[in-house]
Amino acid sequence: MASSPLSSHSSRSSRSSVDLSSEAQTRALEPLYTQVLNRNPGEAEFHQAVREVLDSLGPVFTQRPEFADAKIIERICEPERQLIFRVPWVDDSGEVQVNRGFRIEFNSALGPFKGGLRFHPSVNLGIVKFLGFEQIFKNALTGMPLGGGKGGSDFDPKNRSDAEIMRFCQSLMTELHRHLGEYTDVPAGDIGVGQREIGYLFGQYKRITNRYESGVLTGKGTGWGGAQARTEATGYGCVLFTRQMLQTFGEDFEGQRVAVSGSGNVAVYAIEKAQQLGATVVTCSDSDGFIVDEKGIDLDLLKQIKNVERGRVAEYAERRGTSARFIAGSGVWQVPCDVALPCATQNELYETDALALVRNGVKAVAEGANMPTTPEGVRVLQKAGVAFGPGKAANAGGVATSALEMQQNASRDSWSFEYTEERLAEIMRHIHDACHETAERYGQPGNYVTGANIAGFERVAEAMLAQGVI
Ligand code: NDP
Ligand code: 2IT
Repeated sequence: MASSPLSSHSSRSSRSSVDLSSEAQTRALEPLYTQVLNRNPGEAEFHQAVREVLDSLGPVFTQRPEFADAKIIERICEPERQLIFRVPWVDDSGEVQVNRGFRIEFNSALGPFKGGLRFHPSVNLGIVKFLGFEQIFKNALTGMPLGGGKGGSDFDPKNRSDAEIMRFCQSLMTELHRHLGEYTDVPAGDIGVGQREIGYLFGQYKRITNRYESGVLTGKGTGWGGAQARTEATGYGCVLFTRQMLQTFGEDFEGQRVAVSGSGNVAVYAIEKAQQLGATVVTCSDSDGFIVDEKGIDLDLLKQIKNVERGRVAEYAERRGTSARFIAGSGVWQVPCDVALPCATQNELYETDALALVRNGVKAVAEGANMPTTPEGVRVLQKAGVAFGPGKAANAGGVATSALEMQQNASRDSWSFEYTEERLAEIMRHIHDACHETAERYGQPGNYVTGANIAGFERVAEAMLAQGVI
């Protein structure tokens, strides 16, 4: 019987792992990391996400050797099931297009696989696996009965007509439906997938299965099974989490200058909640560039351009007048701010950006996006004493509200916006406190990365231990 890399000599003896210090435990995870690299070649983002979690877990194994002996983390790093499939469709000019679809059913210890679908030309196996891996721990942190999964396609929705989007969604669901179900796997939105796409996907699922199975997808329209506040939940939740972090050192959002990146679903509602709490949000961006609006972003104008017209942030600067300017390219983190909320995509906040933020006196950074800060960027921020909220904690409000949507679907009920938002606020408080207390318990006060990784891992590990070797 091969010994777990986490137990020092024999996997039969739990004492052996207990004898190892946290540092030695972290070193003992190296063979596992090497195995992940060898087994998943070329999947850089997946490697990055695994590395970050492994770097946090050493201290857990010194206290809980039974997790090491049952090879819990080795099993977590290997998805339960990986689906890759062809998505053929016909565009408006009659030409056949071929895309690739993915669904990574990563871990179902805590509930049905749950996580969004991303439509973006950059989507590949490594990206979907990093997102699915993150989702396991994020979903565990919510305290809800949710496993972890993720999916999507390299389909580029930009400049596609409504009819093309519909045909693409129908083709994707024609294949994906056989793997889904309210007790099996429940997708939602992510980059490039919002309520419109969820509608087309749901319609096709219903048609093929002949079942009005509301709980099979979340992020539905509120008139047909969607939860109030799900659209707002990720951005709102990110700001509520940040507020909890600020309160640990006696501050709040009132009067703070906030920089946000992205201008999609998460960014827009992060801006809205920060403004409601009295902050001035001076930036947002898209892949063309960013805007700076010294008077504070006019959210009605931004929503009109982004949500209604599906336009670009450059148009915002043109229409806003003299207070706003558009700057092409990256560089949003050079804008001085007290609070920074990266809400666009992975690896968009580099070491040099973190250095600029620190130089300009940033107090808190919270990730609305998944893994937007590079590992070097995180190190700079933490070393400078900036409160740093990792995505798996700070953006968990979206999936948590998806769980509330599933709860309403199961009971054929629908709750008010106010009640749902209250529940969201309570969940974000709970996630913040769990991360904070766990970091303290493991001797790293204020380190939300360690706190989130360990708190999420512990919940999944307990369930896996109880459920046997599967
Ligand atoms: P949207 O598609 O609504 O918006 C994405 C935004 O990010 C757009 O402004 C887009 O600009 C920008 N963006 C995307 N890719 C890139 C890129 N490669 N370079 C620069 N900018 C880019 O997606 P969401 O707002 O839903 O998602 C944003 C982030 O939040 C993602 O990391 C997602 O995984 C994460 N997230 C989303 C949740 C949700 O509920 N929707 C929940 C938790 C996390 P452009 O239009 O130019 O592409
Ligand atoms: O990254 C995420 O948490 C999401 N895209 C939302 C997932 C969900 O199932 O609501």
